[in-house]
Amino acid sequence: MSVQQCELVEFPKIEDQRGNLTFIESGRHIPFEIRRVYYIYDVPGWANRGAHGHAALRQILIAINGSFTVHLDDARDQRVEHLCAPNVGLYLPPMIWRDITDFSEGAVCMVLASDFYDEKDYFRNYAKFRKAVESEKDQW
Ligand code: T46
Repeated sequence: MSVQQCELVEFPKIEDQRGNLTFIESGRHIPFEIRRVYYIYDVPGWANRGAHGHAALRQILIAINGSFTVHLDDARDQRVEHLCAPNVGLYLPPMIWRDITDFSEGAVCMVLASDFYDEKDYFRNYAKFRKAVESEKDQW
């Protein structure tokens, strides 16, 4: 996997005098069926989240309110995306290390995930993550 495969996805936005409405349809607007939704909120200004990669999980991150910055790393290249719109998501395929920083006051990060929570799917150690990426490359 490469950081180039982390795509920004724009969801429909229906606007009228009463405000805006955005909808996301599983399997249509995102490339997987949603099995879990969670959200991160009340993050103090000094705090970072993430600092891990996933072996198989696919996710979409959305700044449903406020903004934050996502640092992506595939063990070779890095990329940074700033999320600040509730109708734009960032698709993260497996084997991408992510650090999430710079949460604005009141920011809410909503995450749509392809599977249930499973701690065994996490790489929480960067050296082990890098080693796993290297061994995957060896199998190509
Ligand atoms: C990710 C980023 C964007 C659960 O029990 N169920 C869940 O669905 C999740 C996501 C977490 N947890 C537990 C596991 C930990 O004891 O909640 C605690 C905090 O989780 P974590 O430190 O992994 O939280 P973040 O914000 O650093 O990372 C989360 C996701 O875990 C991760 O997949 O990509 O948000």
